[in-house]
Amino acid sequence: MKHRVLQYGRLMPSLEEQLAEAFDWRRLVDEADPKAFLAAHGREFVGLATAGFADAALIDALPSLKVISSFGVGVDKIDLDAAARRGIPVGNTPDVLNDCVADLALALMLDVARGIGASERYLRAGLWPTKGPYPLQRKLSGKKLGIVGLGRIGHVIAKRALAFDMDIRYHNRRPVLDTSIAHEPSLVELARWCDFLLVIVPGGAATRHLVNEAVLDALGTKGYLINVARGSVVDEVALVRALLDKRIAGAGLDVFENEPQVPAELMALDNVVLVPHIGSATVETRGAMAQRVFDNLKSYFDKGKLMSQVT
Ligand code: A2R
Repeated sequence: MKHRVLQYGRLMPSLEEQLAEAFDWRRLVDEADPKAFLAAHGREFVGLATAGFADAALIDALPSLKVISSFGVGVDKIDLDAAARRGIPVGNTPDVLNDCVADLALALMLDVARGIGASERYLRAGLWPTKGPYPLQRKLSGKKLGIVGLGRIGHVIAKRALAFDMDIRYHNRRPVLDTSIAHEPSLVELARWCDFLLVIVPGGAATRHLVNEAVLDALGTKGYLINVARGSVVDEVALVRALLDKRIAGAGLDVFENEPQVPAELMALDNVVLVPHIGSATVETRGAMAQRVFDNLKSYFDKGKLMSQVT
């Protein structure tokens, strides 16, 4: 008999096909009244495949649940405590997205420093022949990079930044043992030191507004903020204020506090690069993440062990 798996949210069609083939699979989005469906059938499900969300109410509505498999590395919208109380392991998709998130981090730094997007808008608006050469921008190579969160993705970003001859330091709660990159115990001091402050820590309550007004003021007019982590990590009101007041040099943002809403004040600023949470959004990487969601479930039901379990 096939294991009964519920899907929360939408997942890639190729993954849904795999789930439908291997399991007795249902999507909650197909139910006209999800609450009533859960009340009537919640007890039947032993697996949950999710696009990144599982709060305590959802977990409680599935009393026979044995395993959660989530799409993405960030588990900030999964109630890990509620899962742990029931002894339910949670799977995620780490490592397979490191390259793409790191590539985007470098792209945002290059874009905001060199004005690639902004100068392209200038060209497309027909301003080159009339207004002349685009104003001089900033050099990236050889600059100081402060990484907030030297974990799996942070290390891959550092590797790329070294190819740009960047001088790198990082801030974690605990120093990493196997690296020659200097640890900076104070986030404010890291911001004061660097030209680019790059945020790649997990989201959630523990890191909420880690980058606040004091950090932005320490970064100062020489510095750019790059966020490829979660919008919640940066105090967005303080960031908008700092950008409007020109207290920092600029920002490259893949994530926002209230996605898909982006502060309107940022739209007119050419020293800000804005992209719609595309860190892992390539065919290759999303395919690998989808495969990991499936493999986590399959491995749990076949061998009692997830391939990637959140610790
Ligand atoms: O603090 P540590 O020693 O646990 O180091 C982790 C660091 N980190 C923090 N650093 C400063 N203050 C904090 N409150 C704090 N909390 C965590 O972030 C570690 O070096 C790094 C996270 O690395 P990983 O767990 O390997 O995560 P990964 O795969 O690099 O992904 C990071 C995040 C995801 O959670 C998504 O939200 C986003 O990137 O795509």
